[in-house]
Amino acid sequence: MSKVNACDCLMGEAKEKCLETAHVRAEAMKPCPIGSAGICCKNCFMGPCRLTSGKDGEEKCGVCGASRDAVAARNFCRMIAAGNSGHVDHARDIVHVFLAVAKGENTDYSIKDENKLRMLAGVYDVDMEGKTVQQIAVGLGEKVMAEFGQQDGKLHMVGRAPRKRQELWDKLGMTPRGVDREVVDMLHHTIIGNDQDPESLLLQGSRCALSNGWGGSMIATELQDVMFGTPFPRRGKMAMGVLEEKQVNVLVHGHDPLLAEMIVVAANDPEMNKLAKAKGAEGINIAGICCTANETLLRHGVPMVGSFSQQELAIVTGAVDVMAVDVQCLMASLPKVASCFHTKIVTTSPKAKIPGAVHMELHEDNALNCAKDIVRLAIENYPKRKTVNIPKETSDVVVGFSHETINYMLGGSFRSSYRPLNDNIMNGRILGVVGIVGCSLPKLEGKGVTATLVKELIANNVLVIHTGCAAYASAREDLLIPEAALKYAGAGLAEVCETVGIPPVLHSGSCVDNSRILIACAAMVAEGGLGNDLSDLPIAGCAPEWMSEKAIAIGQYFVASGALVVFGSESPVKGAPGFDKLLTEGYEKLTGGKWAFSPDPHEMARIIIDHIKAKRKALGLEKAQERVLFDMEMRRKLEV
Ligand code: SF4
Ligand code: MSK
Repeated sequence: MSKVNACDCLMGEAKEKCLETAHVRAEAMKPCPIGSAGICCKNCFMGPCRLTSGKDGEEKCGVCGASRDAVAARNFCRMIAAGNSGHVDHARDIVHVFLAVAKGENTDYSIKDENKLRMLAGVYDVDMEGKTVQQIAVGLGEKVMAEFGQQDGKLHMVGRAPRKRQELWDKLGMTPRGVDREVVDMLHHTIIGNDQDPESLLLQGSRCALSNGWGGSMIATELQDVMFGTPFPRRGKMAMGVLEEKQVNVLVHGHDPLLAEMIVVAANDPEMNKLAKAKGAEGINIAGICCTANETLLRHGVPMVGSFSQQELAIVTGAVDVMAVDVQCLMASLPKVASCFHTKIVTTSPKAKIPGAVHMELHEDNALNCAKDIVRLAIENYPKRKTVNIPKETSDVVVGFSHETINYMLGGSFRSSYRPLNDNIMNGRILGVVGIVGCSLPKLEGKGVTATLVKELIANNVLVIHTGCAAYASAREDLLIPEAALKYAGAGLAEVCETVGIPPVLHSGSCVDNSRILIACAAMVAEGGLGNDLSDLPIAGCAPEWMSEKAIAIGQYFVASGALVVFGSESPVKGAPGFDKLLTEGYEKLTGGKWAFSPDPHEMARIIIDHIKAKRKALGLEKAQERVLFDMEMRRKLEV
């Protein structure tokens, strides 16, 4: 049975038990055509205003007079603000704990990467002269925390972007001033009777998104590395088969690693293991879902059961004793599905409570005790299991490609640098680099959209970097192992991968870790030979199965940074031709970046490869290979 069919099998089992999962709900749901075209406004109670065409075909406007383009721009920018809030609030929680650790007020966590601490202290101009590690950490934590409420100036991390890009942001008024400020400013732009100019709205949307990519998300990623360790390449396993029939299974799910880090510690506690054995289990198995899984897989080798789309199916195995969730991407249906099994759903954040779940709140000063209580609950629940059906299949993966690792792997221990990567792009062995990021969609389960795109890109010598749930789609197709280079990659990329010993598809983390890709791109510019700005690079970003507002925020910070970003859907603003054109064409004239939309993976690949080739041409690297055109036979081979 393939790993994809394993999910089919669980969906079948859910159906037999008359259990409704997201896959069934997605089939039944007929999205509102006006809302999905971006032209429904409910920003005040004179509406909601549905801006369909009038009888004579004339464009309707809202009661307040708002045009379709203004409404679509406001809706799009509100998605950016909402997406930002998830990432930057996650970052704030991390900084809180980091400061408590630095001040010695929290001993559950510690500082694991002193090198990164010092590097960041340099970015934030922290005085390190004669200071202890703890003092440097306090200095850094206080400066970072101050940026959340900062009103003017610019975020320190912005200084890591190429100088030319920073100057452009200054010129356009897009330089982010404060992490929280830009979200509030964005929402203010969009309330009734305020900004009606799509270009003005998108400029603030860009500033807001940049305060995430080069602010909140980057802060979260970097401080998590300092506290929990910077990922390095390691072997791991993914797919449902990582659940253990004879062990207590605790699943961690969400985004913020503060809980999962402590669950890993609690599960290794000898007392806990003794208790598990007393209940008849052979041990305690921790596994993950979504981005919490990505965090713990990269840092501890904790296996990943599945992505967003599989969270309910994991429960259907009957083998999950506790699913402990933190924040974001948690389906409200989890307790209902769990009620058919013995599984306990445990919420731990006051920001993400779910009716029907057990709430065990994680405070920074009780983190380990809370984690132990959760593991104890799972152990006590283990004997209550009913029928267990765990699909056997697992995927081997090699993960942990942080920006530092890519630097080291491609540059070697004596001269860590991006020079070899740049050289291989310049000599044409690698055509370009693409970040394939974002979610997984229940309605696309088993259709292989993401894996098809990835295979077509690597066949064309494009190095792929993953974050988020997209990585799971590649793992199921065995693309996250070095052997995948020989099987699927073009000759140039395969040669580089074989020489260095890396897969053609590099897994670099969770959704907040898209900031690693920004840093890697800035390092490529700094290395030289590929232009002076991020918009000169032969790169692109893509979210083939996006669904979250966070994805829009991420997409916009890449576009504002100068990249092409392709989303795997029809345009979410297709009902507003003027704003749609601004996103897909006009904005490029301002920032060098632009959006594109297509639900077809082959079309996504075409858009990306054409863009990369155009960038190569502009750089004078015309010697590039011809694109491998996928005929029907090759497409059939890709079918999954
Ligand atoms: Fe309608 Fe304008 Fe109110 Fe939106 S803000 S609901 S377009 S009246
Ligand atoms: S978890 S935001 S479904 S990537 Fe980050 Fe996955 Fe998308 Fe959630």
